[in-house]
Amino acid sequence: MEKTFLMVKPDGVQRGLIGEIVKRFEQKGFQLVGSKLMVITREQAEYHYEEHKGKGFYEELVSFITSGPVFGMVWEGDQVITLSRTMMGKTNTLDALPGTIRGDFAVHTGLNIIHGSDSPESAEREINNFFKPEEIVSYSKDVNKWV
Ligand code: RTP
Ligand code: MG
Repeated sequence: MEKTFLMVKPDGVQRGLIGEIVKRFEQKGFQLVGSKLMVITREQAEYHYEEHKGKGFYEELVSFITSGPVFGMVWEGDQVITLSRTMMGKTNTLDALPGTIRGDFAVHTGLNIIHGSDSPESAEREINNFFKPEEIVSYSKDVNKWV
């Protein structure tokens, strides 16, 4: 089963969107297997956004992502990496369609609410950057048993 790293960015936490975002992925049918509210270090942020080092927006990006609490999550499911990116919407908010998280909640590309891993390699790297193995919980759901 595929896993991905999703993160409600500082703007999403400040705007009270954690619940709304968790709800969307739960309702889609994905399973939350790890989560925590955290203020990430500069080292974690630089590693996370290494591919963007040297770009014009890099310094602003690192400073933004370390500016306050973020809500990091690990989600599991079939095709969760690609499908969660679709649910997030395009990076440029001018292209982010209504119905997607960025399309519904973001106005500026630099304040775009959510991060999601873009490949299996990124997912593994990002999960390891923010979570210890024991913070990922493996479990199966049996709804009928609990209702
Ligand atoms: P993310 O990594 O945060 O999930 O976003 P993404 O894959 O959709 O976009 P990416 O190309 O990885 O860019 C990372 C973040 O940098 C900011 N950005 N600003 N001003 C700009 O042209 C620009 N381009 C990117 C965005 O906040 C983007 O999410
Ligand atoms: Mg990216």
